[in-house]
Amino acid sequence: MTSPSPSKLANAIRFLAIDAIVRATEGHQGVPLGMAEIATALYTRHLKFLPADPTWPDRDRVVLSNGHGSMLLWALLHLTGYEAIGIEQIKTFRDLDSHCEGHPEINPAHGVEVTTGPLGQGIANAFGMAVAEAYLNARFGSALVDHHTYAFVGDGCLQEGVGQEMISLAGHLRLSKLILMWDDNRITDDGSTALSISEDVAERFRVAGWHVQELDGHDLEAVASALAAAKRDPRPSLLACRTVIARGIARLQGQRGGHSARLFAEDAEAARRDLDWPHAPFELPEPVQRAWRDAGRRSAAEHAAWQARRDALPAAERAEFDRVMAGALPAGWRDVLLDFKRRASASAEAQGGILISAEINDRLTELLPERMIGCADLEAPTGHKRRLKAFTAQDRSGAYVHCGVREHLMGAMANGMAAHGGVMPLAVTDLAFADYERPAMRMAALMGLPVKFVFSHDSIGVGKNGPTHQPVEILASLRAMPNLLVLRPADAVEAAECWEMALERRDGPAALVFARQALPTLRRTHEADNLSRRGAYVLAEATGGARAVTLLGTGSEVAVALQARETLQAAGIPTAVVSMPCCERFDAQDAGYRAHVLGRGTVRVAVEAAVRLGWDRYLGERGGFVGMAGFGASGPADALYELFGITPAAVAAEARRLLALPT
Ligand SMILES: Cc1ncc(C[n+]2csc(CCOP(=O)(O)OP(=O)(O)O)c2C)c(N)n1
Repeated sequence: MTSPSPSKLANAIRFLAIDAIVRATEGHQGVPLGMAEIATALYTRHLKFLPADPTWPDRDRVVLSNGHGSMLLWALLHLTGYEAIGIEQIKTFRDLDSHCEGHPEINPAHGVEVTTGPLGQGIANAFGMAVAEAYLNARFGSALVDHHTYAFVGDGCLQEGVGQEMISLAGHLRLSKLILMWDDNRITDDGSTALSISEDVAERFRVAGWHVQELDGHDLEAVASALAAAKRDPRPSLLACRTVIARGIARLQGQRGGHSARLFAEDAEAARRDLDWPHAPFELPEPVQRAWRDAGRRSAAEHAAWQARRDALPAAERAEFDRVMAGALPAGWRDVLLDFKRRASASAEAQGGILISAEINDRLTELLPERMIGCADLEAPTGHKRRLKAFTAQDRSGAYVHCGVREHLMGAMANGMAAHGGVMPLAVTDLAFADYERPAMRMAALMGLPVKFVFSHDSIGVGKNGPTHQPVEILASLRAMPNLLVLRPADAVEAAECWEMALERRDGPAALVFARQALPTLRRTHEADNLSRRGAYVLAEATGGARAVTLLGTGSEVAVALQARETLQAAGIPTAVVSMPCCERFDAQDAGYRAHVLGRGTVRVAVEAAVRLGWDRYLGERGGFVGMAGFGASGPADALYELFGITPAAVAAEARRLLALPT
């Protein structure tokens, strides 16, 4: 029996997409119809993958950066034999509980490497995957790690700023195994790309050092040979594929409506006639089905050979490879933190908050070779490089990625690394710039990726750089994000505890927020127990009677609360101080614990050099807040704390006011 023509295979993608979108009454047909030949060339000729073992560590990674075109991915996963994506799933595209969501949602076991939808994120994730691959390749060798990262990308991703950040750094780092397939259809949601862009997009790749090939995206053979050339080239590659959006739907192809205008059964019927596809909806001719299933087994021999190589490794090396790929922590990591904590509590010496984090990380260096640290051009003030080498075009064994001033890319890179597996990404910058990274943080939280977002310079304590560099609302905004653990330690002891919490978290990101200024050690008695783990705890209990006042603080303001407590205690007012490094964890405690910590019936004053939003739930009716009501100012940190009234005297006065005592 003759095998079906490649164009028949491409049309199988088209009709699965058309039928699913018609049934769902919505979806984006532009991508699956326009990229069907490109995808067929990739999956039937080049991709290293095995649907029977979807999480094979050395598989090529595929990212659908234009995630609105999800039916392209669902069709490919179904056709090549991913068990989870049966035809009944395609038939429930966009329904609640369908595996075929409106936009792809991360699930490597189903063949979905990352969640995509916000344009630009996916190609930046792909960049992170390629960095992870290069690092792991340097660490474990090509016998174990040697794969490509492919991304489908639309005009939108390349209009986004993060897209340009990615082009620039990927070219600089010569990430040769990163291959982008651009759906150059010149249409976005608003219509022609000429409405909003006029530069030569491919040229942007060229000047950044990419290998660029321009070709007809409907010429499957041309795509297949361009992919072969891309794999050979030592630079990252762009296939600029000229395509017709929604090709196959005569009424819409090449037009604005091709993007996502509603498809009707009549469109599907017309397409069946035009493309000579006489099969019923959701039905595939057996030879086409078989050819696609064969494509899904193309890499079986490579997979077996890889498995044999892995099995033949010396036991220790195999265990280490398996450990990092599983994201498991090595034995002894907690001891490092415990030891740090013990030393910290024995020393009165105050240290810059962020430098404490740097010190902790330095001590973890030998133990965590999988850790990769990205930093957005703040190496000196954040200090996390220490003994690490830089990851460069020439040396892939460096674990420190100089991201340049590209915070958004850095965050999305970290997500891609975490999704790839085998590396543990940290992303480091100042808290004032967190908003530049925020879209990636949101995706990390949504995907449940264990990325560590490290922030320095967390308040007006930054001082003389002025209000542009002094976050006031950012802590509250980060705390509003579901599934993000926001940790703001008060001293070196809590810093170690917060790092323990961040490292042990597997199902979501942590934001570790540190002061620039020196933090005195407040916990001077060593306790093996991680007190921060419950989110908040009584740091200093009231003495001389039943507690009348509870002072709540985080980070650098816990020291302010402790001084205020001394004043209040001296005035005969029994006062406790609660340190609250993590609101999310505290909120998850049982009511009894929360009431005990917050002090039933006591006056409560929270102090934080940030806005009040979020604090009222702890303050009760007799509560007050000492913090920021607006942006900061330029001046020395101490003067700013005075100016904005974030002082022990102000905290004590607020407590007295609430107790109806003279202030
Ligand atoms: C960051 C972001 N902004 C806006 C959107 C909404 N959106 C979805 S698709 C799209 C147009 C994308 O155009 P293109 O990449 O050319 O896709 P095509 O028209 O080829 O399907 C827009 C604006 C989005 N998904 N993400």
